[in-house]
Amino acid sequence: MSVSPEAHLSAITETVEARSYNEPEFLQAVHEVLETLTPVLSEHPEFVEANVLERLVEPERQIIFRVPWLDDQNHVRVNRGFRVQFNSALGPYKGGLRFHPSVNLSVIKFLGFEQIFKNALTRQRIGGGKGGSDFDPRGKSDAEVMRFCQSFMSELFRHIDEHTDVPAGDIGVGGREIGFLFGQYRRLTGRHESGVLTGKGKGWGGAEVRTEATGYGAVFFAQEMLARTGEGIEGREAIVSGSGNVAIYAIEKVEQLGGKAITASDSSGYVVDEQGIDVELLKQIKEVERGRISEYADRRPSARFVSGGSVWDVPGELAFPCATQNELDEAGARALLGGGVRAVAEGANMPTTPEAVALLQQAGVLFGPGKAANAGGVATSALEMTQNAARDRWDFDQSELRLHRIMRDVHDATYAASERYGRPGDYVLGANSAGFVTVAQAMIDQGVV
Ligand code: NDP
Ligand code: 2IT
Repeated sequence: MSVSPEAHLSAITETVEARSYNEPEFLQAVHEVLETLTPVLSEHPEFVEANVLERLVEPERQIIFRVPWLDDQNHVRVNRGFRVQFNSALGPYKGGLRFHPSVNLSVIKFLGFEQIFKNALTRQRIGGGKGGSDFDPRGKSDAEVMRFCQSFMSELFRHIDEHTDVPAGDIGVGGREIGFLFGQYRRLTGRHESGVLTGKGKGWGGAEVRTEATGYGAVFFAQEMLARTGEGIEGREAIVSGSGNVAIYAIEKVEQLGGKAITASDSSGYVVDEQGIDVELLKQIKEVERGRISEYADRRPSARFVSGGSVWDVPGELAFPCATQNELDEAGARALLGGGVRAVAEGANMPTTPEAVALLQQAGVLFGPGKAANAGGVATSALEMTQNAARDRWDFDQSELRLHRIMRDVHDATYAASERYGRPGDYVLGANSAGFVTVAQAMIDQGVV
């Protein structure tokens, strides 16, 4: 019995909507992929025949657990922990942990689903997974964060190891948290298994350039999109949202390549600095002092802080949304277009709403979706796994070169798929199709499991 790709896709859509009706972020991520797959399924009827998609949208395993911990006043606090092991056809589940009050199953599933395609695009043989907790690290002492991480790992440790599932950081999880998590894993298992987490400290198995990789990679991706049309980063102003790990290193790379990043933001508002963001000051405030973005303007005469408001109102030719999902909506896209935007590369996961993506693409803006543009972080995590397995350590330049080459390859594979499936330059179609074909083929090869 042969079913048309369109009929197959609507049947899958109905099934997912029925099963996950209360998971809006997950449904958004699934819709965004399914909407682009008709040409792939026309070329590969075997993917329809094997019902790959219905398997792909259902996580292989979902773990939800209680995380009790003691705060500094000795009160018992309880959070919810998650690990969604989405797809392991290409390798061990790989993906970050997010600690943020907005975390719920829908958010973790959307992130895990995206991760499958992103990881496939890196060609590093890693499956897709994601985890986290509704724990809010903001305002917590180091000791509280440590006790929380220890409790979180006291459950998670039984589900992960270097061949099974390898978590890393995401929002609210950086070097400090990975250290505490690793310490507890080591204590519980009695093994120093470097490959079980990535983003570790450089003295105990962490890879050079992992900290910088996502932000640098997003800028490399934008550079590749621009290079195709004979353009570049140099001399252009960039609007960056967020002021965390991804944003900071996107800003740093824009500036290294001769551009000028003039904004940064957090959930309280944004700063504009017409002189270009002083990235060392930003690191001091955000990475060392864990302060708020307004403090940047307090300490930098050329900058002003705008409380609330939308960073996309600031004109610039390049835009890097690097904060969180759905932060760039239709109004934001219109504002960017009004400000003369030429290229948008997503440092964050799903930061641009579908309506905003459509507006930008219709206007001819180069648009790099997160699955491709922010793949540098997880790709460098895979390089960390490689180094850990070989008990090896690469220097900074060699590691950055590898990252750069991977981002070039991700760009080229994405562009090639956009051509093959009929819309050259549509990187959304390209990233979804190229990622999907790789995973679908592996799933067919491995049978119905
Ligand atoms: P960080 O925790 O280091 O920084 C997050 C930044 O985004 C902060 O400035 C934060 O501001 C802001 N932010 C977070 N949530 C919200 C919100 N609901 N509303 C407004 N601002 C918000 O996280 P990362 O930089 O690591 O992650 C940023 C994005 O990049 C996420 O989408 C993540 O999934 C994605 N990503 C991260 C990778 C990595 O390697 N770290 C790899 C690939 C993608 P505030 O402090 O006020 O909350
Ligand atoms: O969204 C992402 O790709 C990440 N948070 C990084 C995951 C990883 O395993 O490095």
